[in-house]
Amino acid sequence: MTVITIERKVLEKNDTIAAQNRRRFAEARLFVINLVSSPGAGKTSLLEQTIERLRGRLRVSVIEGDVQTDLDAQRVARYGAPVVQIVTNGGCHLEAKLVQDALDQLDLGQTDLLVIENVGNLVCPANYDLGEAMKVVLLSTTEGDDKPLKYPAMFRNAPVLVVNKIDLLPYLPCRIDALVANAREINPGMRVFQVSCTTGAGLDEWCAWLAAQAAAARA
Ligand SMILES: Nc1nc2c(ncn2[C@@H]2O[C@H](COP(=O)(O)OP(=O)(O)OP(=O)(O)O)[C@@H](O)[C@H]2O)c(=O)[nH]1
Ligand SMILES: [Mg+2]
Repeated sequence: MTVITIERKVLEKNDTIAAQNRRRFAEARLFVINLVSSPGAGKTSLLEQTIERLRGRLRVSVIEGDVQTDLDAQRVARYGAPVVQIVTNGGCHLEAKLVQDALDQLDLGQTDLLVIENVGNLVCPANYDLGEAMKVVLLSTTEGDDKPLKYPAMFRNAPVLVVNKIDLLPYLPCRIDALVANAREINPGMRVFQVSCTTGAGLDEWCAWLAAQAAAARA
């Protein structure tokens, strides 16, 4: 009983701060995504490729969430995007307050698209609103086509699915049609991109969609 009460209070407090973040994003007319996946699905790789492709078209800023180290922030910084690293010290998800503090180190007036790379975890980040416009869930082919059914909350809460590592499909038992069908069983309206951060397949379509979303947020 007590545990449930505390958890609800924590989530209520998080939602209050997330609403403040959302207002701030609206004032700055930014498009903000909360990028979620299990560890190693390719979130940072997708960011690197996205920043490279959108160079000169969209100003991308990044907030990195990690349990330990600033390795991902170093990778993103090499691509020239402003980046702030949040280290959770063992925490398995980002919370709105951590994002709020990180925002003070970014120039939102000079940003069109803000990507928040969450901690690699397909469970905990599903419950925490950060103030983003939407969650984008990344699932790689190496994880198996059953994952949307096994981790439904994440797929229910994300209107967009990016399937990564499609270059590996010839070597894996993963059935891409089943993967997409499983995701849409959980979330029928889900928009799906199929990409490879290694070969570049599908990334132009993904970036065009991001650019359209950012333009809509600016209008
Ligand atoms: N074959 C293949 N490998 C990929 C692809 N995308 C990423 N990888 C590899 O997958 C590994 C993990 O990629 P990351 O981008 O670090 O994944 P991440 O989701 O950011 O990982 P965490 O932040 O630790 O959760 C790296 O070795 C990448 O080179 C892809 O499309 N195809
Ligand atoms: Mg990463």
